[in-house]
Amino acid sequence: MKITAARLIVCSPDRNFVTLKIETDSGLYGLGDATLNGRELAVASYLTEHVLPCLIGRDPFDTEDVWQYLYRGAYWRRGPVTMTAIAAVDVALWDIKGKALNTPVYNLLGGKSRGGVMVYTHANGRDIAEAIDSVQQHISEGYLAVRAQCGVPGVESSYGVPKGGKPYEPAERGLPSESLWSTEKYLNFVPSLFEQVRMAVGKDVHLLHDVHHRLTPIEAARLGKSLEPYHLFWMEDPCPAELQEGFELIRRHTTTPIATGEVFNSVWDAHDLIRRQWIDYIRMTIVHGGGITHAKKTADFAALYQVKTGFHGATDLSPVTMAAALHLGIAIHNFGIQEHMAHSALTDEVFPHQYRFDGGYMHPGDAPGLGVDIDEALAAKFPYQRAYLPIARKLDGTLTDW
Ligand code: GCO
Ligand code: MG
Repeated sequence: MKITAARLIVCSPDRNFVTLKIETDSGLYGLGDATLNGRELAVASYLTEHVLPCLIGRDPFDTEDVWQYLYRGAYWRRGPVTMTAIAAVDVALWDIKGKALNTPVYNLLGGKSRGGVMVYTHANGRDIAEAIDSVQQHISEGYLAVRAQCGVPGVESSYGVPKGGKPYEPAERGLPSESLWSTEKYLNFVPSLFEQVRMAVGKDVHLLHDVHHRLTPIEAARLGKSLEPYHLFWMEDPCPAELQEGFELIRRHTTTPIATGEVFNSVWDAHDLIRRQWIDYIRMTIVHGGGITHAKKTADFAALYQVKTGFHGATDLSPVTMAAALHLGIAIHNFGIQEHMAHSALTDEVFPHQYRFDGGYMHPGDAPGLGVDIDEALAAKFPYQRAYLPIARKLDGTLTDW
């Protein structure tokens, strides 16, 4: 089989998505997600100008060789733009392979290690009462694991809490908005949030929390310690992770499990975190981390150190990435949990898919390949719109991590 054509579909059904479609001489095609939130067109251009011309004539079964060709062959390595572009190609090729062999992609990755993939979803509220209601609402929908985020008294806008009653969506159309942040108020408030949520929902529900890179290691250590009585499933992205050894300090002080890596793009970003067992869950996603080929290698490396996966799954990752994550998640032994932030009805309509939610678990479906498609005519009705993630500043105006 040979690749005959490759092109991008850029659309914005409620939010921006960049999708790669690779066609072959067999008539089969595959899809890959190339969405990098707020920097979408950089990846689109990288693919169109530099990658797609090199794919024509290659055998889509050669996923390892194509991956090395795009990674080593570029000379310039890593970085979110490059690794997202490589991921798009890689995922589309796995999709073609599955279709050509008439089997779901999970069968090519080890088969099923479990009946379904446990997912967590997002609950949020402007105050603790609203946050508790939201957690309980998701439990009644069948979720076994819920991430709780809440407005912090005295802080104008908190990460994960939507404005004006809309579902939470991190990207905003137009130029980046700015909000003010206070670590002191946050640290004083969060333990009372989880004390009350845990009391309301009982012991069995898995509770998660996303710190969104806002603390220093010693502040994160304090937070983790103060949350121990409420036995969280994980404390996510406690601090920026460029400094991997910073996590040693957090680890020394708390038994609250730690997840990190949604902004990582290669195993080298997490090498020490994993090898030194400073984290419990690695969140690097398929779309920003070089595709199924590299995510599988990262997961296998993590397995040696008892680190499990907890792949990123926010709405800025398209249904193509969701499907890919579910195929990999059902197959690998050290799967931990998968994030599931439901897409809008319109997004789901543009990307018809086989994956489904049932009783706290998701299943990728048994269609050949990834089991996800794109309705190009519908996608064309929603053209790209510039959008950005917000910016955060401390009370004195200093720019901080959002
Ligand atoms: C999460 C994430 C997201 C990110 C978003 C950025 O845990 O789901 O932190 O909400 O902020 O994906 O594009
Ligand atoms: Mg996060």
